Amino acid sequence: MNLTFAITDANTPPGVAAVSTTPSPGPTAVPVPLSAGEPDAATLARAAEQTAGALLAPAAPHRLTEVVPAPQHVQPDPTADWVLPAEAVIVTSANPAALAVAEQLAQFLRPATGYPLPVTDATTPEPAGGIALVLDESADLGAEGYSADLGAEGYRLDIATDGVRVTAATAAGLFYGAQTLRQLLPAAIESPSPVTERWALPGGTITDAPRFPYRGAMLDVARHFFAVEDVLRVVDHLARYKLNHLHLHLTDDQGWRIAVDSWPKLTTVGGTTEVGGGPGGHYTKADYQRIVSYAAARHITVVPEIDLPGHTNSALVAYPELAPDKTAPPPYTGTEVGFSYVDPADERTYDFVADVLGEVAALTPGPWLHIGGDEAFKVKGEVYTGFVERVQRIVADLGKTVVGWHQLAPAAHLDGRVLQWWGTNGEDPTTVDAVRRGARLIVSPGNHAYLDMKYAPDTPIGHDWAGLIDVRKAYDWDPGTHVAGVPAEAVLGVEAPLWTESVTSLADIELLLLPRLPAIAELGWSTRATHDWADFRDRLAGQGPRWTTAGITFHRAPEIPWPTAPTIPTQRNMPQTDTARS
Ligand code: TNX
Repeated sequence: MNLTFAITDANTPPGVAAVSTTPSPGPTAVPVPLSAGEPDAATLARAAEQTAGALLAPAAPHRLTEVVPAPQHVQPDPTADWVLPAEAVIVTSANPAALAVAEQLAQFLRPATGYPLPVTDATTPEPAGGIALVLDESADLGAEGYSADLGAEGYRLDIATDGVRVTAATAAGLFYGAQTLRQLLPAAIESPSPVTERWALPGGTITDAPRFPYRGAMLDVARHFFAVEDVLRVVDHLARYKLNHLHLHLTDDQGWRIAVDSWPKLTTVGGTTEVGGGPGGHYTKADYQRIVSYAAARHITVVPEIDLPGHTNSALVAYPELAPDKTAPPPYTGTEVGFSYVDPADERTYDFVADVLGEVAALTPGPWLHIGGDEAFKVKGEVYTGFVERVQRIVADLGKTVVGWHQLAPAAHLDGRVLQWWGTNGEDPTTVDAVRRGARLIVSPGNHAYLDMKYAPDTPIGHDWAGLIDVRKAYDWDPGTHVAGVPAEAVLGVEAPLWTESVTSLADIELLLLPRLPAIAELGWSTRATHDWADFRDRLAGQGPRWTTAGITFHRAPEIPWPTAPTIPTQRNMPQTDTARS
């Protein structure tokens, strides 16, 4: 037990306790029920004693390996542990993108530390007792005795007696280095208000780079609509775990969520419904752009999905001319799939598709446009492939790259196209054939990566059509070999979709996202050599106090040894050790 957890639990913002569906059996010396109200006097006394001890004897910093996703190469140097001093400066290369990362890091570190942490730039940034973020395209980023091509997203993190240095060839690399740094600090760093802590970091060097270029999560904002603020918070969760794509499922039978000027009723009519009969909602173009730029600032690319030709009931309600029988269907607020489709035989449908995709493309700086294509059960054979091929060309003419669910596979190949595979058994000759013709794959196996599946039979929300997905099931598979016959080189990456038929609040989203999102993130980022369930489980456990401190809901999965901790109040004016002031 260390001081960190004592402080973090005490700082949980009121009303945002971790969701505990099962009591945690955490292996701690001081068992304290987390949700049983006030701790008793003896427990408090024991905790106070431990806290005092921790203040006198410098607490050991985190281990350098205690990071999710697991870094590629870690070289600890116990002689080089370092404590962030109150007067530390964050210095970075004189480059706007590097300065932006430095400012983000400062903004993240200031609330809990209460330190000013000014940001400056320099031609040759040096830690000088603080933190240096060095943008250097020519840097030799390999650690001693180890050389690595860190690519466009890699970084090197050195923690030494003179401070911290993050070196990367890109701002994205610096950003990921900063995320690692964040996880190496005590969990109390997540506190929104100042706490007394010794901000110790473990000495050594991390050299790190991702396995796959595409690491994503999907949020279905169509079945239930979620406010911009909720989406931004999901972006924050992605950023923590070095995910770099947010796929937004913007349209479905139950609601159309993105404003399209040329077809205004899509939102004014089609956006007013959702599963269960709630009011729905939609993003204005400004809302959407706010999400896009918030994500971009965190090195996350938004992938907008307009699901075609099925999953279109909300569009048909707004514009009956798109319906095969030219009649408006009733609005749909149930959870069935596969019944609706836009008329593939009517030219007006392609005007609609071109207008919608054109406006969405114009709002989207990223390269991708996702055209859905799943579960169009009533559009079969050549009619389906003919429709898809026309839509693929529309996307290409807009200068974007097509992404679609793997049902697109039988359609003709188009340069660069990407299929998102969501099967459940790893066998799919049609997808393998599309890959042979040049398609790349994003893998989202329904029975491993679907975040809307329940963890266990008693999970209060979620589905189970693809089975139950506990944390181990989310972790124990390999995106590089999962689809038989698809070579690892054809795998662009991995994505965890969250469908929201049963998800109605941010707390629901977080309950299903955490702790499985970090498992998928690790599959996307970490080399296979580091894949180890027992080790992952321990590293993941360390994230729990961070989420608790930050007021983030999560599922206290019973297979994870979450630390339990005495909850003691902490005050800003508690005495600091000399080291903490040095
Ligand atoms: C299948 S996965 C769907 C969605 C549902 C989801 C529920 C996919 C491409 N289509 O329409 O929301 O199952 O898990």
